Amino acid sequence: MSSAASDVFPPPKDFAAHAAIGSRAAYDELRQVALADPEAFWAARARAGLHWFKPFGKVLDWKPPFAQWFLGGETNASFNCLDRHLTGWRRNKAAIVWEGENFEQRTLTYLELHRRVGQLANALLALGYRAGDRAIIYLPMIPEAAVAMLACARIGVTHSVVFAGFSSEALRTRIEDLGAQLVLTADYGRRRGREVPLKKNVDEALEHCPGVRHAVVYRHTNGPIAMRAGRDLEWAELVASAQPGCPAAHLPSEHPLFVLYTSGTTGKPKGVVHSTAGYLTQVLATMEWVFDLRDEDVYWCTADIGWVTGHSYIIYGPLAAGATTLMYEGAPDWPRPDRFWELIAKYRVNVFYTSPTAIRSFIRQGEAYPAGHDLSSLRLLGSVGEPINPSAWRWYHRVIGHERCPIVDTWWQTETGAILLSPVPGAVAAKPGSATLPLPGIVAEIVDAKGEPVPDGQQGYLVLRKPWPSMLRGLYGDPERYQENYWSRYPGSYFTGDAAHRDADGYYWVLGRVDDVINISGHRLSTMEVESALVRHPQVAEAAAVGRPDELKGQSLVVFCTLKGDAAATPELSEELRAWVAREIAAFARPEEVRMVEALPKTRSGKIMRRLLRELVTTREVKGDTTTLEDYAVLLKLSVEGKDEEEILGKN
Ligand code: 7RM
Repeated sequence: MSSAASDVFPPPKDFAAHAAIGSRAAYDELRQVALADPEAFWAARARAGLHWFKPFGKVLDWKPPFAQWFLGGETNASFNCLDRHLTGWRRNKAAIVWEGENFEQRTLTYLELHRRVGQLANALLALGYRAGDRAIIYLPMIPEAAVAMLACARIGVTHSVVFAGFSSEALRTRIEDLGAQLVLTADYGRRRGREVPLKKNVDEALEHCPGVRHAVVYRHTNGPIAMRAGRDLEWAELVASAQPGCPAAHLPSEHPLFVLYTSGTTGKPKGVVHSTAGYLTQVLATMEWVFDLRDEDVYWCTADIGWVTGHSYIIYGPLAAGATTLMYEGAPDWPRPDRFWELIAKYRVNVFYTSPTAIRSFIRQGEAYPAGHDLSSLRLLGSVGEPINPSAWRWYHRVIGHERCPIVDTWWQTETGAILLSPVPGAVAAKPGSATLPLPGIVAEIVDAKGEPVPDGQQGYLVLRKPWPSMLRGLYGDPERYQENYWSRYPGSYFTGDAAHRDADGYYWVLGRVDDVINISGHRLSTMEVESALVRHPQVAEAAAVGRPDELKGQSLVVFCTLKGDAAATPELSEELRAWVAREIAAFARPEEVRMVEALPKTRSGKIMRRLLRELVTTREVKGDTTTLEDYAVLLKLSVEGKDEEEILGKN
C-alpha cells in the first residue's frame, strides 16, 4: 500500500538543518550500525549516556524471555537525573517548571530539585526504608511527585505510581500485589475546580493493607484530612528535620526502578517491572532521536505521571537529558478550552507532546482558541497513546504547528519503556497516521497467526524479534503470566498485542489492540476489569464489556449486564452501574452505555462472545429491548453449534 505524494511530509529544511540527525542517509547509517551489532550499539549508548559508579561487563544476558542488560555495572537513576547536572552551568537551569490548575507557579532548578530529593531520601532512610522495599506514590501532578520518584530511586526503593484518578479499590489491589510498605500521597488533588480526596482514598485502601507502615502526606490544598498517629506523617515536618545531602545508592544495572500497573486481558492488572540502567539508557536515547532536544528548550509532555508516558517523558527522560520539563496539574479545558495554548505561549514551549484524544477534543472546540495565542515558539509536535487519524494529524500540523513543525507519531507501550516506532523528525518523512519506522536497535516485524512474516500491505500482528534495553523485565511476582502474555504465541519474539501493516516504503501503520484491552482516550483498560467491577454490584449477575469506536475518545465503553432475580432494569439502575464502575476503577472507565439484557451470548464452552457484542455495538444500534441481541446470538449458535468463538469468528 503506497501513499500519494501529498500524504508525505518531508522534514522541513530548517528543522533538518539544525537537527541532531539531519538527513535520511545519516539516519540509515545509524540504523545499520545498530542492526550490525546491537549489543555494541547499546553498550556505547549506555557508556556515553549514563554515569557509572562501576562499569558494566557483559552487555546482554538473554535467556528468553528473560533479559538482563549491562551486567556487573552500578549506577543510579536519581544521580543521573540530578547530580550529573550540578557540576556545570545546568545547576541553575530550571529542571521543572510547574503550573497548578489554579494558576499557581513554581520553578525548581536542578540544584533545588536535588536538595529536595536528598531531604526526602534521607527522611525515608531514617524511617528504615532500604533498597528492595516498595513504595506506592499516589500524588497529583505536582513537583512533589517527581521528588518522590527520584527520592525512592536514590535509595533503591522501587516505586509504583498509581494514577491519582484511580479509586481506593484500585489503589488497594496495587498496594497488595506489590506488598508495599510505604505510601507517598497528598491531602487533595485538583481537577476541574474540584478537590479530589486522595488521603481519604488512601485511608480506605489502608484499612485492608496492614503491611503499610507509613503514609507520608504532602499538604497541597490544605483541605481537612484525618491523620492516623503512628502511621501517617506530615511531609513538611519529615523533610524539615532531614539533612539535604543524600548519597545515591550504587545499584546494580538490573535493580527494579519501578513497577507500573497496566491493564491486561484479565481482571487483575499487571505489574510491569522496569530496570534501572537499560530503561534509562533507552529513554535517554529516544529523547535525542525523537525529540531532538536542545539545552535551551522548554519541553512539555501533557501526560500524567500515573502512566508510563509520564515516567519516561516527563520525569526520567527529560531530567536525565538535563532538560527543562513543564508540568501542568490540571485538565486541558480548565477553566477555558485554551488552557494548553495559553501555557505554550506563557512558557514559550518548544516541544509539545500530547495524545490524539486531546487533539480531537481541540478540533471540536474550534480553531479560534489556538489562534488567540502566540504558538510561534513551537518547533516540534508529538503524539502518543493511540493511532492518530490522518485528519487529526493534518489539523495538528496546520493549526498548532503552522505547517512549520514536524510531528512525531510515537508508538510504544508500558511494557516497552521507551518509544520504539517513530519518525526521527530531521531525517524521516512523515505520513499522517503512520508511526513510520522502528528506531535504531529495534527489530519489528508483522506476522500471521503462525509467526510467518506477511507481505507488505497485509495486516498482521506486530512483534519484536530482539530484546531491547528498556523492555519490561517481567510482571511483578508472576513470571508465568509474563511468559504466557508476551512470549508464548511466538516463542523467542515479543508479542505486542497490536495489529499493524507495513507499506511499500517500510512504514508501520499500527491499527490497535487485538486482545480484550480497550483504549479510552489513550488509557488502557481491560474489559475483564470492568466486568469484575460490575459483578461486585449486588444486582448484577453477569457482565460483558466491549469497546465501540468513538470519534473523540478512540474507543468508548459499552457494557451488557444480566441482573439477579428480582432486580428491575430501570434507567436509574443503569445510571447507578455507570457510577459504580467509575467509583470502583476510575472516572475514565465510566461506561458510555449500560445495556441490561436477559442473556449474554455464549459459546458452548461457556465463554462470552465478546466479539459478537463488539460487532453488535459497532455495526448496528441496539434498541432498548433485548430481542435483537438474543436472536442474533441464537442464530449464530444454531449455525455453529459446538465451536468456540475463536473458531467461528477467527482470532482477528
Ligand atoms: C505509551 C502508551 C499501549 C498501547 C499500544 C497501542 C496503543 C500507543 C500508539 C498506539 C498507534 C501510536 N502505553 N498506542 N501509541 N497505537 N499509534 N502512536 O500508550 O501501555 O498505555 O498503551 O497503546 O495499542 O499497544 S500504553
